[in-house]
Amino acid sequence: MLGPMSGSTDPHESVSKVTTDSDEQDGWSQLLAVLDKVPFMAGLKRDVASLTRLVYRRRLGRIVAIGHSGTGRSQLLNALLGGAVLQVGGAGQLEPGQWAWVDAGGKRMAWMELDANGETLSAQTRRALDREPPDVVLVMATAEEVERGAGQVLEAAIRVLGRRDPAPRLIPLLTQVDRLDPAEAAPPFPVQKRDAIRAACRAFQRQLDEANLVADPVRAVATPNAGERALGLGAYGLYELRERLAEEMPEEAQLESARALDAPKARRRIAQGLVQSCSTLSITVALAPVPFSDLAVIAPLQGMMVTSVAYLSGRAWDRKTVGEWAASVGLVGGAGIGLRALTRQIVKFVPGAGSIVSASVAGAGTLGIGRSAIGYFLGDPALPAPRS
Ligand SMILES: Nc1nc2c(ncn2[C@@H]2O[C@H](COP(=O)(O)OP(=O)(O)OP(=O)(O)O)[C@@H](O)[C@H]2O)c(=O)[nH]1
Ligand SMILES: [Mg+2]
Repeated sequence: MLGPMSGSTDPHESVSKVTTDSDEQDGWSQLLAVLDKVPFMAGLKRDVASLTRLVYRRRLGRIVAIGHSGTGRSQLLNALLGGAVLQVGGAGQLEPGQWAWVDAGGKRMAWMELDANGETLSAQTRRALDREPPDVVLVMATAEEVERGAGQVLEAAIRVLGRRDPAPRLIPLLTQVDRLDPAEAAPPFPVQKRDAIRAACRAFQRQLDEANLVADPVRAVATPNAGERALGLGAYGLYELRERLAEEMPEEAQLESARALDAPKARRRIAQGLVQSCSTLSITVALAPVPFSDLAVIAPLQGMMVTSVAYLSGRAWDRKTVGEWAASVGLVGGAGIGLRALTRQIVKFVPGAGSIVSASVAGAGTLGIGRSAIGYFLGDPALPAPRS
């Protein structure tokens, strides 16, 4: 599904905005209001601010893909998101130089294809980039294009960078490497093909260096279409690229990007950070000598934590998902009961917990719940992750 483009609808509408439901926002505002009254909270302001950016102010990752027409930008995004959302082999519904909201079955990204045609950026494109600056800029060329000289692609990259501060990360990609000789070889490629890929990457790297562009090392990718895949030509370089893209996203775009890109390492890293922050907050709240300071705060915090981990894995943002996990760990009631009741039950599972939740129990409880949710939703890290 291709969403509203900033050029075609309300010019002030932001394409990468994620509208969270009002329940979720209200819950977080209430939690913040309570947390604000907890002594010792001052030291945790950074944790709270970081959680707010990560979860409640989340937005889509914004990627600009620069290249000549036909270099394989749309097909790359389709492959990254694992769905045939964008038309390939022609501009299709996508308007070059404008943000598009792309949704592949809930995996969402803000995407702009910019044609390297030697022209300066249009006023409309400059406005779109100023309003929503890219997190990552992909600088893309095929080996043939590199051989002819990728000057126009690099010029366009320099124009997009402008004096942008902070500068978005440039990731140069050598595209369609499956077409290099011998073209019929599927990954893992034979030596001859690997040498050809390396030589083309080096040539591209030299051109980037000569243009004084600070960028990642050049990566080779291949995203053959369905027909070619049927002939045994597999995708190449995508697994690493997904992780790299997810890694480069700012805090607000991390949750949506790791979810959209299906990047297992990034998902796990984000989930672990989230669980750590929630555990620290739980301990602080439980230590606070105020009457509301236990389950009223800790339960919604734990609920948010489990929901976020589920969301990272690609599940919908709803209470049913929490219930699914609760049932999996043997908590009676599962989806049918509220989070507070659930937490009371969880507390009962923790040895030594009496009528009062002690600080260590609250912290350990939150950490345990978080780890269990990571295991359930993100899988066992000991198992090999699928590669493509
Ligand atoms: N063999 C092979 N073909 C590819 C690859 N990437 C793209 N193609 C084909 O190249 C053509 C152009 O791909 P697109 O993804 O539409 O290119 P684009 O950069 O979006 O260019 P526009 O069409 O101008 O938007 C299509 O026919 C794709 O099927 C690749 O990695 N390997
Ligand atoms: Mg395209």
